[in-house]
Amino acid sequence: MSEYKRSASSLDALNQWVLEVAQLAKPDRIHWCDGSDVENDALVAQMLADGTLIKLNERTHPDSYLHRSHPDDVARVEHLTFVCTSDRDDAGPNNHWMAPDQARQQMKSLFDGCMKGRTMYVVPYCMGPIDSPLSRCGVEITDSPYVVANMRIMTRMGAAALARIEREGSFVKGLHSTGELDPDRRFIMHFPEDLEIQSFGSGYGGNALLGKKCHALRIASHQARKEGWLDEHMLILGIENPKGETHYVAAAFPSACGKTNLAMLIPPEGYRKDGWKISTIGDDICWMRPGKDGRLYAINPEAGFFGVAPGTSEKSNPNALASIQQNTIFTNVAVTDDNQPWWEGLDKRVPVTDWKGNAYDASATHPAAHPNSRFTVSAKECPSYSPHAEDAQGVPISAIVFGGRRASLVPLVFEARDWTHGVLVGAAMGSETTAAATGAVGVMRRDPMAMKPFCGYNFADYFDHWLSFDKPGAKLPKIFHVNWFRKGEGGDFLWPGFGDNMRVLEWMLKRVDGAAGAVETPIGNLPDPVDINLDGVELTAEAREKLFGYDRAGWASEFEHIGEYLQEYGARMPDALNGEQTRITHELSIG
Ligand code: GTP
Ligand code: SPV
Ligand code: MN
Repeated sequence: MSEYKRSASSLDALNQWVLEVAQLAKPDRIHWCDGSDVENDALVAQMLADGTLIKLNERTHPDSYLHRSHPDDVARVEHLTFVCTSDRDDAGPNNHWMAPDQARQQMKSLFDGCMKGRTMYVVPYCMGPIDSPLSRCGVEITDSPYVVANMRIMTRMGAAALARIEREGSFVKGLHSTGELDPDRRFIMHFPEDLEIQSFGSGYGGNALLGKKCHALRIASHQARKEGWLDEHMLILGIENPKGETHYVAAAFPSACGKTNLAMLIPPEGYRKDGWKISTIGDDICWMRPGKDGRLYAINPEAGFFGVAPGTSEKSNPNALASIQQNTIFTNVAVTDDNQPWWEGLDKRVPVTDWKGNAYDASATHPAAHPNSRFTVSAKECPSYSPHAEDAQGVPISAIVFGGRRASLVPLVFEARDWTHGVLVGAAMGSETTAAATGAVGVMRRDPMAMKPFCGYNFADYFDHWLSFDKPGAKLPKIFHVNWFRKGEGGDFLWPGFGDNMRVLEWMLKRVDGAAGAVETPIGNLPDPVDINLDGVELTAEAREKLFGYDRAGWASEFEHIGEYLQEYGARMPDALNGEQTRITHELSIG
């Protein structure tokens, strides 16, 4: 690996690779993307002509388009996603593994001639502000103009990225073809030792926009470990208090578990009157590294949002809704009679066409929009987007939050007692699966730090890497765990969520400042309801008990499962985490 060696011949290396790929894939044409408006206009015109995009209502949604995926290609495919390290144990039990030679062989036969009759696009991109030392570049070769249009929104794509690649002499190589969209000929392969990605047979989101999950999470996780930083599936938001001080918080929730919503939160009215303000740095990925002062500084490597449409409304997420009124690509949403995009939870209208393009009416029994339908939009369209998202040095993080979708057991919020405990809290995260990946929905699984599908190496080593940040001079953020999804006996959510999550954020920041109380328990420090501002929130007695209480017997059983989970990693699991699990299990047993 020569990723940070300066090399005058970096563009030669790129040209050479493009040539090799062209010889294999045999496209009719090669187009080097410069990211310009002219280029984008031409691509959009071409996609409108061949039906890849459908124009939406120009009056209500100017410059916005609908794309319908193949019905078998609507989510990430974790069972077809591989990490190909030379040593199987480096990928760990948390990844599917294939030997690099075998994977390359298999992919070579799939890519052979796959671009005949197609244009091959060469897409240089930068993950992170173009002038930030924390940013990293890549080049995606793809035969999908839809991917090009999305990459242009999601990354700093084009000429400036190419110039940085030339300057730096390093880039991640991503090769993508939609192939025939055949689920039986679909693979997402990662070669972290060579900084390479090969993706075949899907045109969807995380499978195909290689800058996102493949590069900025799986490949970058290796770079982060080697270079001493953290690469996370986290949103980043700024919270300005009435005194004008801003704290930044990073939060890891699994796919479709609330990152976009928390990142764009609008505080309840009382908070707004008092002067609280929220700003959005990022909604999905966070790269952070220790600064000279010992604090962790974070950037959002992305430039746009690929957000979940269902559930997005004027009530739940007004900032997201405002962002997607123009210049947006919608994927797999439904359409109203006047050609506006629509999804479940938006409003009371009934669409006339479902996500597959079939007629739809009120008697239908299936959702009109796909549950994993998405919008792609530039972060600049978001009213709460922070100017500090462009800061080259990143923003200092005061608190890290972990959270999952847990109908039972897990209270609204608790605080880890120290960094090691916090790492265990992250490692022990569980969450019910969602439509963001193919497979069953609503099944509880361990999803450590929301990175189960995204950590490109052995989780045991990843936890060890996290633990290594606790060293002399470090000024680490406090770590918390939240659960917005606790349900009551009747099956309803007990916590109002969305804007009201501000109340929980305020408690966290007070804890950071040493200004709020908490009750110490074996699982961590819980707020007493009096510690949290609940003005204007009506909670039933059941809600209070379940959101703020802790069920010792339930947690004792949870910790047994956590212990079993950690054991799956064998001797590689850091002693400190096993020790922490043993300590808490013991405390739970004595009351
Ligand atoms: P990815 O983009 O897949 O990584 O997901 P994400 O974590 O950004 O998820 P997102 O914010 O888009 O939320 C997914 C779903 O959770 C949406 O349907 C939201 O309406 C719902 N949701 C978000 N926040 C809350 C909350 O506080 N309470 C409840 N009940 N639902 C929420
Ligand atoms: C997720 O699934 O966590 C996403 C969407 O953010 S995708 O880009 O498809 O991975
Ligand atoms: Mn995500």
